[in-house]
Amino acid sequence: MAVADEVAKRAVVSKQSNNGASAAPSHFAGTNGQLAGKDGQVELQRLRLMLLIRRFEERTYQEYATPRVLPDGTKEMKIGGFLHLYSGQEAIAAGTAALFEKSRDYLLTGYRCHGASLALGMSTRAAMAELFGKVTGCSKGKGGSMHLFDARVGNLGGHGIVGGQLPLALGTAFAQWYKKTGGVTFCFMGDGAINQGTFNEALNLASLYKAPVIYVVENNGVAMGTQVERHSAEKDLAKRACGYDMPYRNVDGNDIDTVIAEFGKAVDRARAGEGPSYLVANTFRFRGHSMSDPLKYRSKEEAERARQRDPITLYETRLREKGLLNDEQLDSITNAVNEEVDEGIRQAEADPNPPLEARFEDALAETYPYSPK
Ligand SMILES: Cc1ncc(C[n+]2csc(CCOP(=O)(O)OP(=O)(O)O)c2C)c(N)n1
Ligand SMILES: [Mg+2]
Repeated sequence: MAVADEVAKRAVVSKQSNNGASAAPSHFAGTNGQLAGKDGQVELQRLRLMLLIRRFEERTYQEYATPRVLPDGTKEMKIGGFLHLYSGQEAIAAGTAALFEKSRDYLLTGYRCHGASLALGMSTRAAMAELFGKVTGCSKGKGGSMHLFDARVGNLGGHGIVGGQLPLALGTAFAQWYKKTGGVTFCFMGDGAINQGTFNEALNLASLYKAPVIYVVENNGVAMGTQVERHSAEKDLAKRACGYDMPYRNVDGNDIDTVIAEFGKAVDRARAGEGPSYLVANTFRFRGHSMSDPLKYRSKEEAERARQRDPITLYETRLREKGLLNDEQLDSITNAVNEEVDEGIRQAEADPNPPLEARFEDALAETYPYSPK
């Protein structure tokens, strides 16, 4: 089985460059299973990662809105197609990175995938070059914003079809179980995705197979502009999993320590062969669904209340209270993160477009019905 074979080889190949995607210094790469240390370094690393994701997203917003001027004076969009930003949901990706073992775990997510990819160590250059359609992008510039992938570290990417990643995650988890790798698969989805038929199919089979998969709903309260109250008959989204004989619960998705603790229990259960879990990480997205969303469905008061629970500010405050963070450290981390993102953008902008001859490479074209050789 190709995927499972790839798991066996991962520890070796993950050290090699993957089109620049996994070549980022390890300090961007989450904490890869480390527990928080007494000196606060791990905590500062987690804060740094959340700040990196936020800065990347906010700079991406600017880049989307600023056209590139071509030599003949005409203008073109730097980022084509849709753009879905992750600002506000950082604690979920960064918390997962703290548990994720790159040698054997997988993560699949929806189209709001920049945060998870940066959390698993994708360089800002590879991510931004992908958005710019440049050849140095993690998917050679052919995937764009919704399809950030880095298979060598287990990042099986962004998926544009709502709920499409749920059965795929079941498949990778099944391979992990079959090959006895001890790995787990994290499958992120939005609250809207739980209304897809794939939700029932995947969770039911995952439980029957005792597959080591952790289904995580990033509940930001809306599917595009449709509130949970209007799209789910059961308002408590945790209860949506009550028919699958697996643990299910709500988690504060804005509190990275809670995310690590609660997701960690699910990871332990999955690694111990006890099967899947379903977690609803309640959060908020600060930006619109995509760039064309004027956010008319949201009141100022609601947005203001959400700002009070900004995952980054919450964590900063906690670290200050513990004596692990002062103004000087925060300035230094913020400056370094800003520089890292700006440098990634500078490089991505200077990088070449894919050559015209490569336009049909990486495209799947086969006769149907497909018969494996
Ligand atoms: C199968 C399918 N149906 C519809 C769409 C159009 N669509 C794109 S995003 C979206 C809403 C999904 O919301 P949610 O799952 O809550 O994710 P969020 O955007 O909040 O992260 C819809 C319906 C799609 N991409 N795929
Ligand atoms: Mg949503």
